[in-house]
Amino acid sequence: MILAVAAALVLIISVSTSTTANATTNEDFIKKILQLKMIANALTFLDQKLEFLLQPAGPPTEPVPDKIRIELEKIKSEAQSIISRVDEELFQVFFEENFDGVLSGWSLSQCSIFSGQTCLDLQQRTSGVAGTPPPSSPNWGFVGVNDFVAGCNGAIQTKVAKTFTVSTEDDYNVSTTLGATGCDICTVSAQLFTDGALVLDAQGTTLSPFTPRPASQLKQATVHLTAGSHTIEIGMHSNLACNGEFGAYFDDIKVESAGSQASASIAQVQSSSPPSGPHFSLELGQTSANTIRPDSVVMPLQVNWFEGYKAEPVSVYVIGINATGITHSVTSTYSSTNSQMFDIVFDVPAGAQTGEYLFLIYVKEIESEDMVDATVTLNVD
Ligand SMILES: [Ca+2]
Repeated sequence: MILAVAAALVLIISVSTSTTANATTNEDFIKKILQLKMIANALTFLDQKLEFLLQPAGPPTEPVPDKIRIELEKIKSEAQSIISRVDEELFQVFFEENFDGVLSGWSLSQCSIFSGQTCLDLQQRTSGVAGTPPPSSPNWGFVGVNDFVAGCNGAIQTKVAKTFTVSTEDDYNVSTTLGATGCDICTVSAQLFTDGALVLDAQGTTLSPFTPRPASQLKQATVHLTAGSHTIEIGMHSNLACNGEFGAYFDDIKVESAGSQASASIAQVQSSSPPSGPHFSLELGQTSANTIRPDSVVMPLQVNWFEGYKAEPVSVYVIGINATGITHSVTSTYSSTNSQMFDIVFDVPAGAQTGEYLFLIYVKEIESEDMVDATVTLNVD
């Protein structure tokens, strides 16, 4: 009976070792984390049983011989080691920065600018892009460049860096909320790097005049890190700089073992009301229009995100059913924290056939790929 317990434990150890190293997809990883949790629970139970068997007096009716007692002690020690590994290596945060306390450990790592420009040190700001409040109060972290010289220059980039350490080679989840200032003739990006490689980025809008992106975006990615020291860099890049402040905002940067993310995913799956998408609805200013050729018909479309959800970049598709000759275009006209408005413009040429035209409007959230659709009709005379 004792030998059977030992053999089972050897099997458990080999399973737990291979599962941490071979995680491929998020779904596979979640399954493996669930297996590991079950193994940890089984080991905890085994540990309790062994504790009982190894009491100094031993169970009253079946005292354990010394030789077996020694083996049981080894098994108990191994079980405890695996339990602590499951906790420490799979559910651990290795780097965290919310910019809300005293900043330390950050230093300027790149300042690629032109004469007359200034790289700004890492700052704490209470208000982000377009006045967006930080995900964690009171501050965003801000990185940027001031340009108060006449004329335009080429690409500029500034970064600040901080080091962190992981104990094991594995996949790690990197996440942050980030956003960049707007610019009508350039593209400003907020960027996060690990060990010099771009991992996450968000671009400010290029809408004119200087309409900043309304909501910052939470982004995450998986990176593979070897055991030891690594670098996080956050920075601002612009492909052109003419005048003003070019900035990137970050908050709640986290590097955690992929198991932490899987654990959060498990909690999400297990919760009674999983927050599956889409998290927005469509509101059309009108669902049909009468027009006399030639004409240009404008139909406003508003995308509203549900309470608790912020506006994310979306693509708007317009598909005409038997709508030969009628062309369309889509323009973003307004955006706020939880909504965005578009003008769908239908161009009806003089030669268009009269009759009723049906159009399908698809709105797809780019990151989640969630889609919502609606229909509009156009009656042409
Ligand atoms: Ca914060």
